[in-house]
Amino acid sequence: MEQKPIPGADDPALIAAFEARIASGESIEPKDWMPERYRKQLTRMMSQHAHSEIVGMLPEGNWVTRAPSLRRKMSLIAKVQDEAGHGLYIYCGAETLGVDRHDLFNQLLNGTAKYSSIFNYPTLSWADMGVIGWLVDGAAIVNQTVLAKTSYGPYARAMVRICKEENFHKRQGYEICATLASGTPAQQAMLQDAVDRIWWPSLAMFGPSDKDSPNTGELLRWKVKRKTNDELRQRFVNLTVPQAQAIGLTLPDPDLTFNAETKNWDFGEIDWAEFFDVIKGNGPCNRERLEARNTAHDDGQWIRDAATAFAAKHAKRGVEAP
Ligand code: BYC
Repeated sequence: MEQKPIPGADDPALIAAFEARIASGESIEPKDWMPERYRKQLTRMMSQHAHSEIVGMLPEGNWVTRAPSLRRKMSLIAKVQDEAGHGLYIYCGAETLGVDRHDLFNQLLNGTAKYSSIFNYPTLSWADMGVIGWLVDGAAIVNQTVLAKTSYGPYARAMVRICKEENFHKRQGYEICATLASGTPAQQAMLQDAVDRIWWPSLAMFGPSDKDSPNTGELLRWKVKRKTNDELRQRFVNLTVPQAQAIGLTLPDPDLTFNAETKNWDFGEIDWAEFFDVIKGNGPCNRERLEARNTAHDDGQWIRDAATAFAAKHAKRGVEAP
């Protein structure tokens, strides 16, 4: 479904009134007037975010059958299931902007939509489950805690609940890391290897550096984003270095040094060529992730057909389907 143009969309008076509301910190709600560009930017961000939650289930789903204990298996299943829920809240939120989630989802399935670069890397060992929870969910929390104050009401409210669940994910990940860090030399080596592979892609999750981020300026002006990509990345590094030190891990960056003047941890250069290659579809697992999503979608056709038939049967009888 195409988003409908809003009457008066380019009216400068409407734009001025909208910007005044944003400036005074008001929340924009679905039935409020908004510039088309604001609607488009939010649709882009929210759909990419929802897709990331859904694709984000795949790397961890890969380890559910191989979790080392029943306790670990239960918490991993719960985490993966939470990600599905996050995807659903955000697709619902995106629909309040006048799009149809099926259209958004089809863009994911046919490879025309973006989702987070991080999920195009493989999960090679059990330690990856710990490091993903700690670093990837940790990065998501840094980004999403700020998004909980975004100017679009439905997105901000979805983020509040999602952040609570992401906190649980981060803790379960860090607990796995702390356990492996105090384990056998083989477990410690497996953990360090996972950190070495996942550290840099986690930093890249925050998006290109500010000078190469075409959307940040407009999004900050409309208070969709409240911090830039680089500001959030720096906050993540500052929070994470002491956590790595606490369990004896080395972060794979020889340039990582504490800057006494700025009170920040300075870090080395991200491999931006790799990042742009991954978001163009050429990462190690892009093809595999899309194939897995398409297969799951096709395999689920029968249940969608059954649910549609069930709803139609009840509609015919004048009963609302449960
Ligand atoms: N991966 O102008 P920019 C999670 C794209 S966490 C892929 O800076 P913007 C989870 C960007 O879309 C992850 N693409 O963009 C965690 C743009 O392309 P288009 C999901 C990326 O919007 C644990 C272009 O690069 N979180 O879900 O100002 C378990 C230029 O970038 C990436 C969100 O989506 C990337 N890493 O800033 C399970 C949070 N970075 O669209 C799940 C919401 C940039 O112009 N989104 N690009 O073709 C945001 O906060 C912002 O959209 C971003 C990018 C910080 C991601």
